[in-house]
Amino acid sequence: MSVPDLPRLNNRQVAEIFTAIGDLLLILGDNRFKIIAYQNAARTIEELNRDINAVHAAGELRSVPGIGQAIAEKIDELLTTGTIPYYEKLTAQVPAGVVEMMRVPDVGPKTAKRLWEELDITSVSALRAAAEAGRISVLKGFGAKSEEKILKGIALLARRQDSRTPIGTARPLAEGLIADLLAALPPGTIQKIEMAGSLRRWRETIGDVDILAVSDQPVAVMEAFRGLPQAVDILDAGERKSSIILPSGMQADLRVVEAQHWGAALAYFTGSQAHNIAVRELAQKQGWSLNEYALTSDGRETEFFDRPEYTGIHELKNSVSERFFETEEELYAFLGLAWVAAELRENSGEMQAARQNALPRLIEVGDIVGELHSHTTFSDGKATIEEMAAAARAAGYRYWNVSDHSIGLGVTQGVDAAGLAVQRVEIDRLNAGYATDGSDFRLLLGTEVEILADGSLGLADEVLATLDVVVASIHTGLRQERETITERCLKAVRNPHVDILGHPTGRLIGRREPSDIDVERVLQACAATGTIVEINANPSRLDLSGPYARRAVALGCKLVINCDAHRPDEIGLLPYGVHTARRGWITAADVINTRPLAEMLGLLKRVSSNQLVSNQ
Ligand code: DGT
Ligand code: CA
Ligand code: CA
Ligand code: ZN
Repeated sequence: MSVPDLPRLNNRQVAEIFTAIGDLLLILGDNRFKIIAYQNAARTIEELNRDINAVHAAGELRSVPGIGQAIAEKIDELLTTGTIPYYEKLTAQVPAGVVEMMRVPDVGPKTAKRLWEELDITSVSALRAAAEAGRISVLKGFGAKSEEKILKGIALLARRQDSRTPIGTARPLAEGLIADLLAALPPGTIQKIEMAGSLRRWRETIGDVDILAVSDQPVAVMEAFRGLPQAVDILDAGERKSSIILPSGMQADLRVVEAQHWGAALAYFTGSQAHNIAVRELAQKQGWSLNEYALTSDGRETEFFDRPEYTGIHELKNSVSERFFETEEELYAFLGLAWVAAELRENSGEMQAARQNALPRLIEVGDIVGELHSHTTFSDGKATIEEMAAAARAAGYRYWNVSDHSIGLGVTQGVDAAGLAVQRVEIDRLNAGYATDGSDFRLLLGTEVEILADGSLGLADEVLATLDVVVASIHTGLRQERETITERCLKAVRNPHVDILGHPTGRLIGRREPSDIDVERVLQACAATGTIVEINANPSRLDLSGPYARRAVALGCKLVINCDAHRPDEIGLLPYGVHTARRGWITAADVINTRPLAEMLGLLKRVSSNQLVSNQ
């Protein structure tokens, strides 16, 4: 039914329109649930593993989870007519530039609306001009500092143009690609297949997907890859390398190599470029040049083949002067290096450590035995305590802390002392069903207490004292200036009832900059007070980041890795947290939720400080 000469929209473009509807509704101050529905639809479409046009043509829009009747109708309108009347109606009410202003970090819908209505600013360039001219500080609640921030935000926006995909979106797409490729070929066609590039290194954002495979039928593999339903465009169609464009607009490269080249090729295409350069320089010092297939002698160490007694055996010389490696381990070992985990390959000390065989034994997903930060329907979670507990137990966990938001967080309903008492009854009831010797599973009762604007907490100390584990986090006022937000956070860290500092910088990758908090000072305080620092595993947070986690441990902090799950399936996000930790050189010993329950509890500051008190 579609109009033949209508430009074909890819998933990302369709998603952008639904994001835009959400943004317009935000500025217009529409119903929150409606806004969330459009935002969710945008995310669903962006992450969809099939071309939205194909789903639409097959009449299967409604079978996509997250796409209801209203959204499906709008997608249909968009794909068949090229427009959505509802969207047109909204755009007529708000100048396009006002929506764009919301993209400037620190300018939310309310600010954009005020700038528009009170100062008649309707574009990012007008906003810049106004900020430069000091015309924004006349607005109530705005000052020279806000103007400075807006200017910084505009500069940041300009730099962000190269669109990278958060790993939480890219990885499932890459996994889907590999699974579909394997399914499209007779079993055994592909002997080895792995993600390479930034995906294998678990970078926070991904430029493009790199996949490497071994097969003796490269042409068949190439054809199958380019024939996948998610290949909406083909950029490169070689005999051993193809590049396709996925429905989201992201590029994916597949290379097929011979088994004997796997080690060198995987190392090369894993990168990072900086690591590769360091490895290549080391090889050069030893008389070899390194490319994506092999080490090739530069001739120095085979000089003896040129002596008269060896002339005529060039075949032997050639075979010796090229070295292939079936595994990365062999390549690294040949160069005198211990194998380096992909997450460490950023040229940040791993080469020296590999040479001295001093690389850390990095934490693994299986080391995590429980979690200390999670939500339920008591606040903004989507499942009950019982459902979350069942999922955690089924995942093999030994303990699980229920830490719903405290009161004081405006956007969600919070749990106060009375609510905690209700939760305690439920948790006791569920715990009674588990083996008592600790061999089974234990629910803990905690809170994610809000660190309020002045550094006080959303629950009284007497209430916090009754809980098993207290996480304290900042969700609002993230744009306070450095000194204020740092002091605010330090105050919470120094509270003897606060065990864990949750997602310390408050960033949302690609969407919200970290707060201006002085991370170094906060980490020092955590080390001094025994406050555990979180690596939040949600791929839109990954907070602390790998480098900050590394710094935290260097300063003497202990860490905890939590999914901050709001739904049972979010327990599956754990690998993002663990691999972020690995990027920070973290070992199991640095992370408290690798320990059995009793030992873990003993590492919390409430317990150690209670012991101090009772020992006196
Ligand atoms: P991305 O895609 O921006 O998230 O980051 P990567 O690391 O996946 O980069 P990509 O896809 O351009 O290339 C994949 C790997 O291939 C990269 O990590 C290292 C290697 N590589 C690519 N180009 C070069 C190069 O010019 N020199 C060296 N030494 N290595 C390269
Ligand atoms: Ca890449
Ligand atoms: Ca690439
Ligand atoms: Zn949380």
